[in-house]
Amino acid sequence: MQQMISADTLGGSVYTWHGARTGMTSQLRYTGDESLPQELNGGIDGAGLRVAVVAARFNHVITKNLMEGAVSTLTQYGVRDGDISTAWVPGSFELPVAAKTFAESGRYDAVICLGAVIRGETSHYDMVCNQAASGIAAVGRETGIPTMFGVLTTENLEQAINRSGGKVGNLGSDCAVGAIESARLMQAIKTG
Ligand code: INI
Repeated sequence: MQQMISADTLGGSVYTWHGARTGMTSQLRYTGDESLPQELNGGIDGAGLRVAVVAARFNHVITKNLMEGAVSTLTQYGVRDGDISTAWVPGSFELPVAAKTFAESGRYDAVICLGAVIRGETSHYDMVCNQAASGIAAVGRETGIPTMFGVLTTENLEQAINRSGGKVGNLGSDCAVGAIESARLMQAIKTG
């Protein structure tokens, strides 16, 4: 992931970054011109933000790389080490309750949930995926704290490897940037 900050022709700032997993280049722009509709965004400067990262131990060979990607990207974008808390839960099914506890503590601006659910022979896969997804979505909705869905749901181990630091990127890193962007946006919305 590469980040660049440049001057805008209208006197504002343009933040540009490239997501390795998505292959997309994204921009956040401040025009500073009050005669134009104002697009609210908070940028992607992580300095001063407090972020919790909770990961599932199930499929640890994958989730340790998601955790590593999330933490290193948070620090790369300016979040201080001391402002990052990490925790592990047994499986992705347990992510929502830990995320909710972090979010409700009032000590975090964003929560990142990481897991890997790999399709097996039983319906357990669907149960775990659905409960993790709906539970994590509910945490963000109910607490107002951005809660990122960094759970890989794949057909096989190879797909999970590719998305946890392999050739398709690292979902943990993508969630770290998304957490910063979302937390900053919440601040921008609240302060106008
Ligand atoms: N948890 C995962 O994170 N990934 C999986 O692939 C998985 N599978 O396949 O079973 C999984 N199961 C454990 C589940 O998340 C709970 O920890 C368990 O059911 C206890 O509540």
